[in-house]
Amino acid sequence: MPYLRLEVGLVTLAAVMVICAQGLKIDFSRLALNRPSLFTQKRNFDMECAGNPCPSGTPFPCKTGGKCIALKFICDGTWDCDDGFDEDPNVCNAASRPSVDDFLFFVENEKHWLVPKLFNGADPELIAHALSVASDMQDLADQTGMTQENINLLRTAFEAALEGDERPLQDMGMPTRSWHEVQYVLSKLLDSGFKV
Ligand SMILES: [Ca+2]
Repeated sequence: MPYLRLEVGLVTLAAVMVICAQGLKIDFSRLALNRPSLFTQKRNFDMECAGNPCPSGTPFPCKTGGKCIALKFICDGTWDCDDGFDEDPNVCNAASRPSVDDFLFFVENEKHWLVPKLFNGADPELIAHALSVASDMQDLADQTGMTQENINLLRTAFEAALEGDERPLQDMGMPTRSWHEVQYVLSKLLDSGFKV
């Protein structure tokens, strides 16, 4: 785990996202993000991340210094926190992807083939967290302990998702019924700028 231990809460149908960064609650509900989830079966409204010292108008707490900033300044390309936490790549990656709970629901559903084939048997929660914050394949591999073979297979999976060809994934053990969810998750990662 990097210095930043980031927990990303659930994205509800109302596009409410909560990030608990070191126990700090960040409410993204005012962001103009409308990110409907395909994984709404998971309705775990676990948003209890007590400790956000910031007022509602400027709810984003900088990591150090006690400064609070408005949500519109998060990931806008300019440091507004003195420590740059509002532009932290992990925060920005998480803000542009399905929530960590969505990733966890997905990984748990597919763990029988996905975890051994692509993630070297890592813990699903660790995988979900890494999927929400990792910037690229090497970052993901470092966080989850993927082997080179895992990396190669995941690259193949990304290519298959882009091409709309589910056969390489079926060869990895993916059930046919899982194809659309797998393609959705991989596409979301690519859309957010994840570098394969
Ligand atoms: Ca900023």
